[in-house]
Parts: sequence; C-alpha cells; structure tokens
Amino acid sequence: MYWDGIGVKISLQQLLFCGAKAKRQCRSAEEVLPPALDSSSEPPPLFDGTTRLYTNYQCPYAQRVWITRNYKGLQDKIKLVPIDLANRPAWYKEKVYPKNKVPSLEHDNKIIGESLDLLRYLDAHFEGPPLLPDDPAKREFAEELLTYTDTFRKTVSSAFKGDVVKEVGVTPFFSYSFFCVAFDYLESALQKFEGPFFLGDVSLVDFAYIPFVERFQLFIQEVYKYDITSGRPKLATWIEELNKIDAYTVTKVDPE
Ligand SMILES: N[C@@H](CCC(=O)N[C@@H](CS)C(=O)NCC(=O)O)C(=O)O
Repeated sequence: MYWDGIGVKISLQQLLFCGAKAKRQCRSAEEVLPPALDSSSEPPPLFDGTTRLYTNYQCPYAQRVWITRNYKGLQDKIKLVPIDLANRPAWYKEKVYPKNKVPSLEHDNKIIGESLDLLRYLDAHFEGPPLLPDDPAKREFAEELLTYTDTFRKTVSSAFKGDVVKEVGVTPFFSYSFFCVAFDYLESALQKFEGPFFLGDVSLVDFAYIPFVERFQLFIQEVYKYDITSGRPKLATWIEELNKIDAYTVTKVDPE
C-alpha cells in the first residue's frame, strides 16, 4: 500500500488504473462520454458495421488508443464503449474479446486487441493526420521507442516494489535510480530530433507514453516528492506541449 498524501491509503495499481472517476464523467465539452457497461448491461448490436472501441476511462493502455482516435478526428467513426472492469459483462469475454481486457476494437467484422497494435491499426486504416512519419530514420526510432514502452513501465514500476511509504513526509530515495534510468531514457530520446515530440512532430510514440508518464508523474510527486521534470527540460516541454492538445487533455486521469 502507498500513501497518497491526502490521508487515504491507495495502491499504485489504484492510482494507475482507477483515478478520478468522478471527474471523468463530464470531461469533454464536445463529446458526451457514455457510461460504463457492467454485468447487468446488454451487449451492443455486435458486428452490425459500427466501429467500436471497447475501453475503460481509467486504463492507460486504452487511453493511448482513445487519444489517437481523438487526434485523428474519428469521434464520429469510432464509438466508445466503456467497460466496467470491476464488474465486467460476461458477453464481453464470450462474444467480443476472449482475452477479456481493454482496449479492443470492433472493426470490419473482427476484433483487434493490444494497444500498440491498435495505434498502428488506427493510423493505417482510418483517415486523419498520419501519426507515423515516412522518413526511415524516424520510423526506425519510432519502432525502438514503441518497443521500449513496456520496459519503461516495468522499470519505473519496479522502483515502487518493496518500498513502502509509512508516513506522510517521509521521502524514500531507495528506488531513485530506477526512476532516473527510465526518465533519463525519455530525456535523451527527446533530444534526437528537433521539435518538442519524440519524432519532432507529434506521433503515435507520444500517445503511447503519455498515459504512463501522466500517472507516474502524479504518483512520484505525491509519494516521493520528486519532480520527474526537474533537470529534464525536454521532458518538461514534452509534457507541456502534450497538454496543449485537446485530443489528449480530454482523456486525462486528472485534468487539473
Ligand atoms: N497488453 C495489453 C494490456 C491491456 C490491459 O492490461 N488492460 C487492463 C486494464 S488497464 C485490463 O483489461 N485488465 C483486465 C484483466 O486483466 O483482466 C494492451 O496493451 O492492450
């Protein structure tokens, strides 16, 4: 268990996946977000030609795909179908996605899963601004960075394991080096091309990382009193620039 700094004990898992439910309900001025379907909900009319993104508003993997869908302007083409993961409808596993996870996409009479595959799929199969450049060097770097996302997540998460904050005000530096390895990697990756984003211009790579960086930043600041952007000017600018993009801000765990 970890201390959240406001008098409530929460686990990292809760922070990563279940933050700010109430705020989420009324997030987007342009798009009314549908309520989550649970075990008492009927399934949508499956495979009727509608493209559906099965999602969860607190899930960082689903958030990647949600941002991409918004950025490409696909709000009318891809319907959000949020799933209550704590009380999942049986039909989701039985009729939609046997892995029983989110995100998944219903498109062209098939179901596709895995968030990183879905980012590429949306970019390749739908209109809207392309989110992977043609330049081979950038393309190669995109692959490297996309492959590293899971290592990044695991490296930062491993810093929290076995480290318990017992009292507010205690700032453990036990796992500091783990943070540094992961965030220094991002800082140096952001130096490779000119521009505030990983490939210069905004791309799928930015959308793949930001849901995790957003959550880690909040958690590390609260618990470890450590600002991940301190001494990392590129990372600071990257976060600032992403926060100017509505497609992202409407999906944020904590909009403030
Ligand atoms: N590798 C998957 C991970 C997806 C994932 O773990 N989603 C979580 C929610 S954040 C989930 O559906 N968990 C339900 C479960 O594991 O039963 C992806 O990238 O899409």
